[in-house]
Amino acid sequence: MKNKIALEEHFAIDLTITDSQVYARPEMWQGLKNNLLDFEQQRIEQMDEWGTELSILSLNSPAVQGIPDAKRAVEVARRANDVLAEQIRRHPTRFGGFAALPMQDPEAAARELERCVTQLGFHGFLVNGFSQVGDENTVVYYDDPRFADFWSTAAALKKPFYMHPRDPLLNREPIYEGAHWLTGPTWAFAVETGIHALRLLSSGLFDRHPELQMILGHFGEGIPFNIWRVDHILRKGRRGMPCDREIGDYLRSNVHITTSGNFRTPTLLSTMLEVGSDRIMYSVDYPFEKHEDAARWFDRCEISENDRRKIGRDNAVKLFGLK
Ligand code: GRE
Ligand code: ZN
Repeated sequence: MKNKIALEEHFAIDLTITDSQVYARPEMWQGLKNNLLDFEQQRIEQMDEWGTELSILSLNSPAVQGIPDAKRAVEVARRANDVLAEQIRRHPTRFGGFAALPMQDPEAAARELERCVTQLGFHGFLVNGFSQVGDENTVVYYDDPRFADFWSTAAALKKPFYMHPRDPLLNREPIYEGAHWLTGPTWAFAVETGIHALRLLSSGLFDRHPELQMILGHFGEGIPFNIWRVDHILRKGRRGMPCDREIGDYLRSNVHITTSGNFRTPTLLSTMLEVGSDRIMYSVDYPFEKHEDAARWFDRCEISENDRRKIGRDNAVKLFGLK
């Protein structure tokens, strides 16, 4: 498929690049680093070769979310967004953008989001999970009441947001001790991001803002696979859950799911059976993943050509209001 749109595609700036080093084997780091910092060479070459017309770009992880000093977080977010805006200006038909936001200061995050959408033409924002606020060990999730006004601003802009993984604070997660190969994209990313997404979905956020749309990568971080059981259990007793509907209802009306880093047909089919093909979108997770692996799988996997066109392109055109 020639004109795919991909939307979990990452870059880094000088101030955030080292955050990604722990995720590369030493002999691979130089290559990953080059690809994260590059916009116009390998990135566009790979898009051309493997049929991605447009990449909606976002900052690496955790980047801004991992900066406890709010003032510094505001500065780094603005820098990253300005770098991205310049690249979009140079390649408006090839790149779009998700804003990086300093959630450490919800009021500043709202203003930066407005700037990115109304002045820079970004397609929404991407947050790398919780934010550390004030000190390294203080973590904040976005169902916290302090974000009420932020979410009103976000909803009014009518752009979706991407809930992207970061690792939990490993000094607070003894379950990974002695099994560090399970951290990061192996398993910890999905657990951390899945719970954060479930917190938001069950918090009442989507009752207050029924039009708000959340994007999850990696085929929904395990949620579609388990959603029946989640609702089955909560149907027997809601245990104080404050939202109006079942979590699966929000999954089917407020969530979009991408194929990033999870190039597997049984998983795609199962997700289609849970949420339908209108809420699934192609993505790669470049440069942590290869366009080649994503496209070789997606371009030929056994789904209808109607579904391939929707998932590969049309659903994103609709969601982001692209021309
Ligand atoms: C990502 O941001 O998607 C990512 C990382 C680190 C390792 C793998 C990965 O930040 O997909
Ligand atoms: Zn990613």
